Amino acid sequence: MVERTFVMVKPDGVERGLVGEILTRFERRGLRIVAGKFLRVSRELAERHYAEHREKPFFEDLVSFITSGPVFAFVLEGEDAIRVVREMMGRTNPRDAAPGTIRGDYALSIEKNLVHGSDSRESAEREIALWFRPEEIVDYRRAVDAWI
Ligand code: IDP
Repeated sequence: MVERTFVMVKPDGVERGLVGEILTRFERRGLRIVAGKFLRVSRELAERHYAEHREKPFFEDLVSFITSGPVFAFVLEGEDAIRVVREMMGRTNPRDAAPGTIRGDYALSIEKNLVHGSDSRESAEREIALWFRPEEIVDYRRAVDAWI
């Protein structure tokens, strides 16, 4: 089943110069980039994005962190993209994340865990609509897709 998922390199990933590395992993796996933007996140967008965590004790820190510097936000498309991206990211706490995953290879802090990816079909739909206008998403196929 071809799916779209929302992915974001968080401010720590941008500061550490890992945007290319993270994107490359997804591209090499066979996922297509269908939208992307580099931006500084407003408080309003951060609060809406993380609305499900509003009552959590770490909510304020999470919002301050995500608005602290620019992020690279993008949409990936491919077979089972939502699950595949989550597996490639690794567990939320990088100390529990398996080697070979993005968090398992590059992170140690639960807050500075480099990357966000939608965790379900419903979240993906909600997050894509929150971050991108329909005309910012490009429908296309690559020649290489026949081989993946
Ligand atoms: P996910 O990013 O792996 O989907 P979520 O549970 O949706 O994890 O949490 C969103 C983000 O909130 C995490 O990526 C992490 O940066 C932060 N977070 C989650 N749990 C904690 C916590 O217990 N303390 C501090 N930050 C947390």
